[in-house]
Amino acid sequence: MSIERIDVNVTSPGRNFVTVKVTTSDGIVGLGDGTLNGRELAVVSYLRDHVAPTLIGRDESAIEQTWQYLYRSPYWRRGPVTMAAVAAIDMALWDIAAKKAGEPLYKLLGGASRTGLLTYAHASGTTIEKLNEAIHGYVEQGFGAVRIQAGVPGLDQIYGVHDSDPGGKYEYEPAGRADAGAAMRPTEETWDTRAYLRHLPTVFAGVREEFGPELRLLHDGHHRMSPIEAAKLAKSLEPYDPFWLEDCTPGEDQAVLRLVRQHSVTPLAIGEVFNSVYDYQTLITERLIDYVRSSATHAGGITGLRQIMAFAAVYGIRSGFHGPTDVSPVGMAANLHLGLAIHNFGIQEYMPHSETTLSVFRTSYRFENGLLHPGETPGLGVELDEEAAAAHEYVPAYLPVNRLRDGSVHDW
Ligand code: KDG
Ligand code: MG
Repeated sequence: MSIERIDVNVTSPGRNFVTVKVTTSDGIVGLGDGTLNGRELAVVSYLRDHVAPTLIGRDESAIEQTWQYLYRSPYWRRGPVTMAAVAAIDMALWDIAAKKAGEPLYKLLGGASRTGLLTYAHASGTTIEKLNEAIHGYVEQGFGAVRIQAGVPGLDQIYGVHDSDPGGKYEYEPAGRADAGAAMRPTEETWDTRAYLRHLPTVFAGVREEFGPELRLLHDGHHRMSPIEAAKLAKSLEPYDPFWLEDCTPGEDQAVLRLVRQHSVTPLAIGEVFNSVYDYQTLITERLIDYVRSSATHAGGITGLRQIMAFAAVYGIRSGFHGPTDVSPVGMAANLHLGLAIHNFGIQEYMPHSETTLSVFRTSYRFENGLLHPGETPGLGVELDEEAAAAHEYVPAYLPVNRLRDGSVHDW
């Protein structure tokens, strides 16, 4: 059997998604996620113009060979656009393989290593009181881990900080959207690292006081600190026993994590913007991180992420796969199947998709008693309702821009 058709679906049920649909000559359909927040159409062109025509007629079961063909043969390797496109095809081929076997994908990846996946929710609040209300909502739903983000006095708007619904059901979409057909520019936010570094330990103190020592608390620094600022923050959070500090510095310069490690035992997580095992080489071999933050969508699919996790396993480093709303339900399912199978799973991020998104993507994964499970449907367990998808046309949408008080562009 062989690959007969490759279609690229773009839909915007609340936010933009890019989904590849591979159809085989015997009529099996596989889905893959190639969504790259704010750069979606670049991946669409890469797939439609450069990838799809080269794959028609190939053996759909040659997953590793197809991955290597897409990775090595174009000469231009890696990068977020390329690796999201590779990811989409790779997931679709795994989906087909598992559907043909009549098994949920995790069974082809070695079977379940656990009963379910420890999961963290996003709690945020403009004040510590609002944040605590939000956390109560998530704890009541069964979450044993929460990412906590809070407003900083003197800063109007911070990426990822909103007043979450106290019932813990609040959905937010970080990318700002244009009206259909209109052009748009990203929104702008102002940032002050000194104010943040002073304030964050008080947020952790306020949450620990309310919830005690057991609840796992995570925090995302969103690349905004210099190495010495990151070291200072990691050290100042130690008394509150954080589960991890994520993206404390921009990801490009791996060596700076040495400085953070020298000063602190706060566990570190990084990698949501990385896209290959090579991005992790120094971080893993020098044990500069504790958790890998990549998702299957941005790291070359199940094949790419599995490579990273096999390498990480040798060094005792665990997974903390990226699971925001811009990883589609298809990408989320890929993360869950791999997470269930690998031995060095750590924790899974879960930002539930909106009802609108879930009316287009029908999922089989479930959240119960604090654990996510990919479900038992053959394949990835996600279906795309193309008619429903067609009702939501693409709209330009961008993540915000971050500036310091003097107007200079800052990391975020
Ligand atoms: O597209 C960017 C988002 O996925 C990212 O900002 C979310 O930092 C994030 C997280 O940890 O989920
Ligand atoms: Mg993050």
